[in-house]
Amino acid sequence: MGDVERPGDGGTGLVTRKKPKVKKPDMYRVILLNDDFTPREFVVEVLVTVFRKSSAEAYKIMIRAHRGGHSTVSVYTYDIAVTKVNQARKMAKEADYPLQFAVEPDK
Ligand code: TYC
Repeated sequence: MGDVERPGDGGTGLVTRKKPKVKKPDMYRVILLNDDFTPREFVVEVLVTVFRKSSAEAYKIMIRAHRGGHSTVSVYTYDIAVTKVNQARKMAKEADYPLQFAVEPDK
């Protein structure tokens, strides 16, 4: 798809496109980190509000972090990951909770 050989470029690659034109974007994983102070309900609220999780999914993500120390929220393009984490950090700061997130390259 998008890499069809066409005659006429003499092998220079100037006319014939041999690679797909569009590359999938690099993806970034948002990770929720556990702490001893942020209330569970607040964590769920952030996941629902900022990360658009259902209440049930938000609870699962929260409890995974609570029990295991960390939990993947979702994988996004870089700009979306950073924007959402900034929104979540702002919510936590305004509520005076130490809730933390990490962003790391996916794979
Ligand atoms: N461990 C917190 C408590 O017991 C709840 C919590 C869960 C905090 C997940 C952060 O990422 C987190 N109140």
